[in-house]
Amino acid sequence: MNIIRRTLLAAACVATLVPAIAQAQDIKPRLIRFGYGLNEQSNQGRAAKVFADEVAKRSGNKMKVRAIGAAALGPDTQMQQALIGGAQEMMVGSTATLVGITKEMALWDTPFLFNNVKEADAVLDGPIGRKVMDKLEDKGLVGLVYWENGFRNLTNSKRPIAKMEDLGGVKLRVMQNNVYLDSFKLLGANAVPLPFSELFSALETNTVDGQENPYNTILSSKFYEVQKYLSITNHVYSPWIVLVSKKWWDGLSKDEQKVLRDAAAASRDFERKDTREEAAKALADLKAKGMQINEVPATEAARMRDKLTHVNASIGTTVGMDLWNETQAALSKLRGGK
Ligand code: TK8
Repeated sequence: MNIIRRTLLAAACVATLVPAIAQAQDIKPRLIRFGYGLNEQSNQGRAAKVFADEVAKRSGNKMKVRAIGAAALGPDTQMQQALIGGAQEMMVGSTATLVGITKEMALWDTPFLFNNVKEADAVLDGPIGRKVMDKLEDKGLVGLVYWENGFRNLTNSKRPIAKMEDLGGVKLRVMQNNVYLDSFKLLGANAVPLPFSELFSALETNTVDGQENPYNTILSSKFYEVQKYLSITNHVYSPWIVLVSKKWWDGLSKDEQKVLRDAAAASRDFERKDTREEAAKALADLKAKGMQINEVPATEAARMRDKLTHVNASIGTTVGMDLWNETQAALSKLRGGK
């Protein structure tokens, strides 16, 4: 090939390539790594997928969510740090593991705070839920919405828990959170904090005897394979929270932020409905898987509740009495009081 032809050919290649590259860069979607702790086949996994679909749809495929489950990006606390540092864009996880970062999150750990999901939705989606969420911003996180993890119940491999004393000597895994740790110690269990990602194998190897989580998680994480007894306590309503790295968020356009906010709201509505439908059938499913299920009698539940009022006092101090009193007032209003 002579030199002129070669030069012409090269020029022609560049001419066709340059616009193609520019175009490819234009349409290259913004990638969002969205981490979560449960399996893909769980209420958390299903809602993460809905969030991803909503973001794609609402951004015209300019933003792309890669949902990464099973704690492949690390347990909740590790992902929170990755978000703060800007190494990961988004996650969903328990509010309980956020308390080390934002102490006000401990409000949601209050035993028996909500009597039903209606109260939970009203408070979490109202001004109090927003106020607690907004506290995250100083710490490098943006909270978008609360999803439902659900009312927590006890499982263990030793015996049915029918009264407080039955918890005596039970080595119980709790989340990495002092309210949970103190609550279960007060009730007589040998409480041990562990990340969720280590829980199944800890149960399987009898490193711990039991744990507490909503029915949905007991099912999706197959805890029925390694736990015989399920005791219905509904001792606390546990929220999940969808978080964004503030470092990354601040670099988004207003339109991109709106896409994420709207998609998060849509995912929340889907997630709560899906979780509640699954929870309604879960007891029968868990029974069919061989779990022995008992309801803690009301008088015994009341004894546990009384014992835990000590914990409530310390939560008030932790989150601030103004927030505590505002929450109690909102609840009594919802319950038809004054
Ligand atoms: C999942 C956890 C889980 C929580 C727990 O990452 O740790 O027990 O209930 O849902 O956030």
